[in-house]
Amino acid sequence: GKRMKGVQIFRPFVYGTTAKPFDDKTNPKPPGVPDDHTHSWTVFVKGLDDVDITYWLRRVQFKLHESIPNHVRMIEGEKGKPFLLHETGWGEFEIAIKLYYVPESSEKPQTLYHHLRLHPYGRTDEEKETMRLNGAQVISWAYEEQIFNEPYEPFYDILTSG
Ligand code: SLL
Repeated sequence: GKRMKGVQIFRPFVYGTTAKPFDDKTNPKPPGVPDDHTHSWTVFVKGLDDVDITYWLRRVQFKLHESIPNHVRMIEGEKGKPFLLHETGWGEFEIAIKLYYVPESSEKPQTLYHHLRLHPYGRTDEEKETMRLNGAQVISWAYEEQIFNEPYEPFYDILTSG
């Protein structure tokens, strides 16, 4: 195949974690969740404003802390849906997020790292209590742009026909 010389395609996406402490009112602990788990949380990769990204991103591997059963998880793309994982736990750690592109791209997988944040650092105790009472989530999201350098022609067509 031929590459598109001098062409760069950018595709924005968002990734990160959202966490919420368990509490009886707004986030009750589901049955079966271990006693020492304090939070529910999610990690995700998705398009900006939830636009579909499965035409360039095929699957995402999330590598969680080894203390978590089955800590390497592969999420297959579903059109229009985020690549998303729900978990519960007690501690923060670094998540390795490996992006697998569609085969037409001929791109090698690429890994991002993201720190799972459970606690609202830098707040006063009063602010934390207010957050807790409001059932507030701890959000740690990042914006990123995927760059495709000199894509192959068929992949260029896929990227630009959306
Ligand atoms: C810490 N270095 O000590 C970190 C490790 C590990 C968190 C945090 C286990 C969940 C499960 C869990 O939350 N591990 O057992 O499913 O803070």
